[in-house]
Amino acid sequence: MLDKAKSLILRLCSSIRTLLTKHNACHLRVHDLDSTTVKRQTEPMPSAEPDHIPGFCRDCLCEVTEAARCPSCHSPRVIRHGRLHDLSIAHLDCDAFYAAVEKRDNPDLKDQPVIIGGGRRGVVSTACYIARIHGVGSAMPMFKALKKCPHAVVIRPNMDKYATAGREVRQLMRELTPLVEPLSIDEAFMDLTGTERLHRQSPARSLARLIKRIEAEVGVTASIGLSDNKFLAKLCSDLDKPRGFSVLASDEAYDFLAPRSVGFIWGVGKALKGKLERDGIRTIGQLQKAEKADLMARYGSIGARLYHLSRGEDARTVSPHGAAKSISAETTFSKDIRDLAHLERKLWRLTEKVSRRSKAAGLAGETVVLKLKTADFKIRTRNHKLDQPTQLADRIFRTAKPLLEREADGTPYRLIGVGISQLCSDHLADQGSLLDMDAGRRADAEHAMDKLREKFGVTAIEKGLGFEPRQPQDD
Ligand code: DCP
Ligand code: MG
Repeated sequence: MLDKAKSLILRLCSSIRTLLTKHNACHLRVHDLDSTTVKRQTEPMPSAEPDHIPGFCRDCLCEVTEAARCPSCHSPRVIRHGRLHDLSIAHLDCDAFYAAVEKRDNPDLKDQPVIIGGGRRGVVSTACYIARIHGVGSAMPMFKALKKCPHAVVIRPNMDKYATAGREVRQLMRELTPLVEPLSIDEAFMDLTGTERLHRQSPARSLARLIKRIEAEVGVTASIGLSDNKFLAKLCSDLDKPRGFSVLASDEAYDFLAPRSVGFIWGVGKALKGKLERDGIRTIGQLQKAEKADLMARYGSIGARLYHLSRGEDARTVSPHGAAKSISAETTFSKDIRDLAHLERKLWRLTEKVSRRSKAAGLAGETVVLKLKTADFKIRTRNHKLDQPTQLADRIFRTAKPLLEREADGTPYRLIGVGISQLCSDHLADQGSLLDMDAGRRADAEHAMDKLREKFGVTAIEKGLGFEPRQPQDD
């Protein structure tokens, strides 16, 4: 009797699963190309519309369970998925971020191809989606990008502006949940588990509202990936860019991942991809068929990770301070440097960079690290642990300076770097110190300068050592 009941329940579960998977496959994907009105559907809608798949309109947020278009505002930006309202791990990534900020600030650029980049390195930082149609992409040499898109408008990066916009986006995310894990200036994971009661709506709806707020209040667009783990959420946010909203539940991940290249797995870079391919593993499906023990024997702990990720399994939690381990910047000199004063000026520039990035990410570090590379390629690293974490350029510099003084013994150096590690949230940073009564005043001065820079640009106000003429390699 019990067995019969069990088998009935199992059959029921399996039918529900099949139904859900079918329903899941029909969420609509619409691409917007910057401000242009070009819209296309990348996945055909199934001919028969299944009923009662949870869904809503991303423009007016009204409920849509049956139609492909919103019955209220007629927007095609309808998101539907069988598990739409019970998934709560999200990844948000702004679209063509630097370019979007520039377009926001100069409406004349709205319909033009825009490339952000330049400097002696001469590479593209990012390109707007109009420039991408011409084949321009991040990290492409500028000369190549301009060959592909000669009429593009090229703009030098204004990091302060992007950092401010990134901070504003993160602030809006934190209004939804404290569990925000920034990955870079324009992307972060969010765990919205248990937020339904507080926000009186599902995580999916909260996320759709968040995107609307980011567009209205920050003036840039972003894409969302929603799933039940970080790996799937991250790959999802990229599926439907720009202004995307993709949903993938872990129970549909196996089939979804199988035909894709191993390079699709977050963390599988060029080197590992090459290694896997040399071993005859090209698709994620091939990884799925491999035994865990075999993968571990061949690739060690990475093998175990590949085994689980290929199945869409990822147990990592969203941890607000767990993403970056350190924030650092370094520069290689065109000519070796021995002179302390000269090295200090380089150090100051890098310190400012590290501080800017830390402030942009809302992070601070407890340890300051100085790195030097001698003319004969020997690396020296020196650390100093602080009594409280910092993100201030002033404090990082004051900590790294004595470390540098000890090393500036006439040795010619070809590289200098500085960073902070043991990162934590900036709420805990720079609280003032009894040992250094002046620290609070200097911190206030630095924050005041940050505000001015936000308003007038990075070069509008420079402190002390920052007056050295900019070297192209410092870009
Ligand atoms: N960036 C950079 N150099 C790279 C990649 C990125 O300077 N090689 C900068 C510029 C980007 C920003 O970081 O605007 C965010 O990086 P993303 O990878 O998220 O790229 P985008 O936001 O520009 O585009 P997408 O819409 O693909 O996310
Ligand atoms: Mg982005």
